[in-house]
Amino acid sequence: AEAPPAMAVPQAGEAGLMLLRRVGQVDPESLDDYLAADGYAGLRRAVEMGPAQVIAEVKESRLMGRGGAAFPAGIKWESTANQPATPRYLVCNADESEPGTFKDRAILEGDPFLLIESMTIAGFAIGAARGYIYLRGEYPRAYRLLSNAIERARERGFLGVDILGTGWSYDLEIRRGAGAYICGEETAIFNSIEGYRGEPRSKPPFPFEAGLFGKPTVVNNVETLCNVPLIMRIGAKAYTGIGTEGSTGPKLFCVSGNLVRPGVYEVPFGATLGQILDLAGGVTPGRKLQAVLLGGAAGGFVRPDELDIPLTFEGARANGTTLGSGVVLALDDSVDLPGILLRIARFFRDESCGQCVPCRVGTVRQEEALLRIIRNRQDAAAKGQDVDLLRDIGLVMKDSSICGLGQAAWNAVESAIDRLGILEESR
Ligand code: L3W
Ligand code: SF4
Repeated sequence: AEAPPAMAVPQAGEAGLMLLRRVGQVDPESLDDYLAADGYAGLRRAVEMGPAQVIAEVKESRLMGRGGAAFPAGIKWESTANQPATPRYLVCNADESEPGTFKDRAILEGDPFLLIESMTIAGFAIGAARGYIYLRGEYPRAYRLLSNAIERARERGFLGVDILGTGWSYDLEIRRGAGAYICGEETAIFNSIEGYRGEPRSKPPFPFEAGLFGKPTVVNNVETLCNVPLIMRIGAKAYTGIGTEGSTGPKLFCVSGNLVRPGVYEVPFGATLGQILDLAGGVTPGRKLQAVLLGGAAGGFVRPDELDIPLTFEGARANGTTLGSGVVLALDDSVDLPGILLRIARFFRDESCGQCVPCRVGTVRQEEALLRIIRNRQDAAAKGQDVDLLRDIGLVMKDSSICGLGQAAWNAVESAIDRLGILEESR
């Protein structure tokens, strides 16, 4: 089948971009293009520094994970590098399955060598024997481009034996997902790569102690890794000058919904939600904004009067919401919000791996209660009971599910009730 068109990057070619600066500007199949545009300058710098200094620099940069959990990348790398067990592995989470999330795709399709270089630096820092790209199965173009990039890098000695005369040998392998959202959970990725069912493992042990094949492993999101060559090139000090105190560096947002110019946007951390919507040309002419889903299906809704929320980790937290994987989904007044909630609930019910009871049963009960509420709009008493039930189920899922899927499956519904008041409007 013909690959879908490359991801929309409306800012392509603009000056000042850091993560997206090559996207749309270079041939993603050409290593020469990549090299001519600062490619592999980060790895060369990393080799000069040596592994310990690379880790120190990434720690000092305060680079936080961009997949949703915002964990400091340098701490993950350090704790993995300090493990005595070998071999160590690097896994890039390129599963990108959170609804509304397509930022990593912009890099994978527009600048695949950036990820290859980034994973080589990370592998060098932690002394990894091998790196795996766990790629969303529905990204055929990215698969083709990454496979080509790995081959071209091998040909020039950027992967393989004795990379850049370091004596260190390392290679990358792509593993493709098969459509399961849960396989983006870090330990489910391990099971999937190892050939088992894609079910999350209980943590601890964390991946840094016992990850892929039971060995010390770093798992980072595509965007997280792709900040590293920038940190190597400009240094941690300059990097921390981008963004805010608590959220350093540039950030990609997946801006979609009823907007004039949806697509992937890069801004330094610190822009407000309203500024991001303005970048995307604002809401469809003639329509009014009804709500914004922030952070994805695992995130939550905010109201049109909350557009001054700063899109930083600390800003989102202070406002009782989350950046998640960088989703900004704008919904105008033509949208049936209860229908969207039901769609989200169905998604979690479908995608629950079924391993633990709170999530397996809770996601089904949540969908049923929502369906009853929507069907019985006129019966205020029954509706109130179902909203109470939703809260109980939500609390149990949040408190006792094994992994983030179950823990977050009620976030959007909760925010719709508490922030938007949409299910209680006719009580
Ligand atoms: C070293 C320690 N490492 C924890 C590691 C841990 C993991 C990371 C964060 O959730 C969220 C979830 C989704 N030493 C450590 C340590 N770690 N303690 O730090 O851990 P955790 O458990 O908070 O998070 P997680 O399971 O990685 C991810 C949310 O993201 N989400 C998902 C989005 C999906 C995408 C996508 O499609 N691209 O990103 C959206 O909001 O709900 O809360 O690596 O091992 N002491
Ligand atoms: Fe599976 Fe849901 Fe339990 Fe996660 S929370 S392990 S997805 S059943």
